[in-house]
Amino acid sequence: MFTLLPLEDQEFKERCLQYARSVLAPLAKQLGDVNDVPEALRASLADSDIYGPLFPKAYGGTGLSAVRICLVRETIAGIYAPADTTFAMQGLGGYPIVLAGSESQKARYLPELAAGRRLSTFCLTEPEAGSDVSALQTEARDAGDHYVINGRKRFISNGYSADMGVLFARTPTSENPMALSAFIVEKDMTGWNVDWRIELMASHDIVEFEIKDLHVPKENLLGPPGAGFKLAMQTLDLMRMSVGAAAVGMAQTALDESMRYARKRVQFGRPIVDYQSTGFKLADMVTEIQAARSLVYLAAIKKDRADPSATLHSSIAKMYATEAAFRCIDQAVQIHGGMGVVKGATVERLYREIRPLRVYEGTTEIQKLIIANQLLKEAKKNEPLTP
Ligand code: COS
Repeated sequence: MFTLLPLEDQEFKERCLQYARSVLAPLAKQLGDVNDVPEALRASLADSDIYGPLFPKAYGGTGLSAVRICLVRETIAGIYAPADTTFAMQGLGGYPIVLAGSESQKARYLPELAAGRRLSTFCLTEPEAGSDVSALQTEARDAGDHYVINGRKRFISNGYSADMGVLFARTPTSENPMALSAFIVEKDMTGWNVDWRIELMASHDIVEFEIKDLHVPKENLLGPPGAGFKLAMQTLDLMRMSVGAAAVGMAQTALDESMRYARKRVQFGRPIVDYQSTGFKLADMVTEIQAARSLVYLAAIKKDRADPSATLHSSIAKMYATEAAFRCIDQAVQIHGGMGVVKGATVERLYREIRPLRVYEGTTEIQKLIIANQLLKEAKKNEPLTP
């Protein structure tokens, strides 16, 4: 699969692999389970230049590339999930600025994010607005030269460690009472209180917090008022396929571990890899991983070519890859038998880490909704039905 990519992308993948194996893997061993971004991880990611593909060259990146974003996530997610989350949040918090930022917003924030000097987050979800983004209740009131924002955000990844983020809030007007707008917020602005760190089943920096009279200068409004919903959707379009890439990376690690284990574990006088029951599991795993990987990079290539079907393909890739990876990792645990459910085993960790991927950045059910809607839209365009 990777040999089909341009040579520069293959070389980029090699550099990611080298970083993952020689720097990230030992660091992961040293840091273990964390629910923040420890200084050593923050520094390691910054030194590795890994954030480059998330940002244009003019703002300190190496050029926005969905393919390379996927290559990074596939390479690091199976090694250390907290590193993958940090990378993904830099994209979720940075891409809206790439898409809609003014020249001065881009110049002020993007080089900092590209270099890893600041970490970002994406504040969309609320207690009453998970899948249903339009139910969002946090409100920004126009107060002259600034907005005053009040509300509550939940399940905000990197919310504890991030220095800044993009926050979505309602800005109702008489013409559009449902309008959503996006704001660049900084952690040291008064009114931002991270008051509840949520503990997930796997390592993850994730919080809930109250926003109380958060004063955001008007110059931090991102794009025109009311453009927030589309901006959020466009950001998810890019990042969803990369969730699929992270899932592929986790499943690949589970397959590698399973191969190793099955070749050395002897039962009934033979290594268990010699039994068809194991071989068939491995065959299913590699097939699903290859299928998922193909869908992920197809979506990424379409995104990089600004193909209008990228939304459809991003959802297909996210849905298939996260579901397939979950099945693969479950099989890996089965191959490992008792050792697979021992706390601290790699496959046990992956079993916990893969589960949230079927939920965040749009559940599998939401992806199905988007896929069906995109299909219908395409059909209507190509073949309008006459009454
Ligand atoms: N790119 C650009 N515009 C988009 C878009 C996209 N990917 N998706 C939707 N839009 C536009 C639509 O074209 C429509 O524009 P008009 O009003 O001009 O016609 C508008 O946005 C509303 O779209 P739609 O009617 O499809 O919105 P819905 O409220 O039905 O919701 C879903 C759409 C369910 C897809 C959306 O709410 C969603 O993605 N939910 C999941 C959220 C999520 O992933 N949460 C996790 C948060 S991050 S961890």
